[in-house]
Amino acid sequence: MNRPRFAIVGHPNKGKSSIVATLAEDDAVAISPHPGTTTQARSYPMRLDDEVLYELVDTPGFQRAREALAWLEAHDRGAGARGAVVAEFLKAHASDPRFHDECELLTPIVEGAGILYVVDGSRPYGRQYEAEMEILRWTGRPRMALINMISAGDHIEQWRAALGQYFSIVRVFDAVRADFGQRIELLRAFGAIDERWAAPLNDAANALVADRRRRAHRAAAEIADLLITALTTAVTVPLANLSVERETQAHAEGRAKLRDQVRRREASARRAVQEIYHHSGLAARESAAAYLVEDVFSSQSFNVFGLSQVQLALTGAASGAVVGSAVDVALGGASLLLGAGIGAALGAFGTLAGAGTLAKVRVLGLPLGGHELTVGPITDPNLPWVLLGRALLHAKLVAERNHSRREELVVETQAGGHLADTIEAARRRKLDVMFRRLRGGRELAADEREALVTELVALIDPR
Ligand SMILES: Nc1nc2c(ncn2[C@@H]2O[C@H](COP(=O)(O)OP(=O)(O)OP(=O)(O)O)[C@@H](O)[C@H]2O)c(=O)[nH]1
Ligand SMILES: [Mg+2]
Repeated sequence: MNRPRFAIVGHPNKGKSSIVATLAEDDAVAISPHPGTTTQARSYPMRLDDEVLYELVDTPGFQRAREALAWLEAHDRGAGARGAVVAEFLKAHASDPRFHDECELLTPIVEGAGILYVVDGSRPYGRQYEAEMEILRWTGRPRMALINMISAGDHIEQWRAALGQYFSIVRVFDAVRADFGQRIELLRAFGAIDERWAAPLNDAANALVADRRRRAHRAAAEIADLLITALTTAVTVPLANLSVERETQAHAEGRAKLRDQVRRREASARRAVQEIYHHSGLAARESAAAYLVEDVFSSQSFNVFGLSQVQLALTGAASGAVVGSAVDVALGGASLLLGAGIGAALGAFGTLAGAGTLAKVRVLGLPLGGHELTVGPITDPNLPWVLLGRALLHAKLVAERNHSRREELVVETQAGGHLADTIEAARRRKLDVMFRRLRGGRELAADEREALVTELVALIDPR
């Protein structure tokens, strides 16, 4: 089987597991600031659909490289037999606890894996690494050196010169900050260390690029469905009598129920998007992402993610919901001035009314007597923009996030910076037409839904 397989090896605590996690998109790989975290060699396959594209073997760091090299040199029978001597070393020390880590890391290499040797380019080079690199040369396996950057220092050139003595290919790769493009580029570069792997790795890179687009499409479909649900859901509350108190109470119950449903749908969309990007494990830590976790109906969310008053007016979003068709008509040929004026007026009203309170409310008589109150759908013109802004930011962060990161999801949006500013006006108007259609109680036909998804794909994965 010609599946590309790489052992990630090096000194303890240099980011080997971090590179494995990033390249295998697996956040279950154990990573920690303490040396000696990885104690066993373990293979992490990168799967796409049901196919394994390549495999990365995470390994413990070298512990006794000098002693191991001394053993190899004592058993040297010439360059042609060095690979065999490494295999003999493994046999001779299989149950020797002193060389447990050397045996773990060398076994996959002797079994045919390519070598990715990881160093930390933010720390100076030192001669203690030479025994490790020499042992790897003894294996005779195809190999490449990766300069990872763990902290702020820069000793790249010094490392390059030293690594160049042992490895024909040396690349800088930041396990934590590398973006998707850099990952793909690195994958293609792996092909250069063994020509038999060039074609499968190139295919793997192409497959991942195509899959990236599919992921954006699936995430967009999820967000589209969230918007559709939020703009069309209505809830009913039974009314035992038509007293003012009961009506007021039912009103509040209905609003709470409606909000709850939108929140739940939003949370399930978040989970789905994280799963799409292989980040299911991130859910529990989302609590640090203040603006994302902040209630969708909070004024904070409306400030950060909604359209500004001017944008709302110019987009025409406020018109249908708040003052009726007169504004629609007026906005048809809106000048900036006119739009701004109307926007300011509507914005003031929206603030007074409070986010999420602008929902349709109806009282219906029931066939068997009694009444019920229907609350919904929500007509607040800014709600879909708030939901969209939050969802887009989340999707972007999740899509960009490397699987080597173990800290909480941090959101860097500044309060008051309208996320929707990044959506160009023409696209905003297109989206607004769809939102209004939904708010008006009209279901989207399949092709209209697909058009909505297409607009969202362009926002998640702009080309
Ligand atoms: N900022 C930053 N930190 C990194 C990077 N790579 C690794 N680290 C951190 O360095 C520490 C060690 O990373 P690991 O991936 O566990 O290192 P390892 O080589 O597998 O370590 P052992 O298994 O103990 O040999 C962790 O705290 C990582 O978060 C990087 O590119 N940037
Ligand atoms: Mg490790």
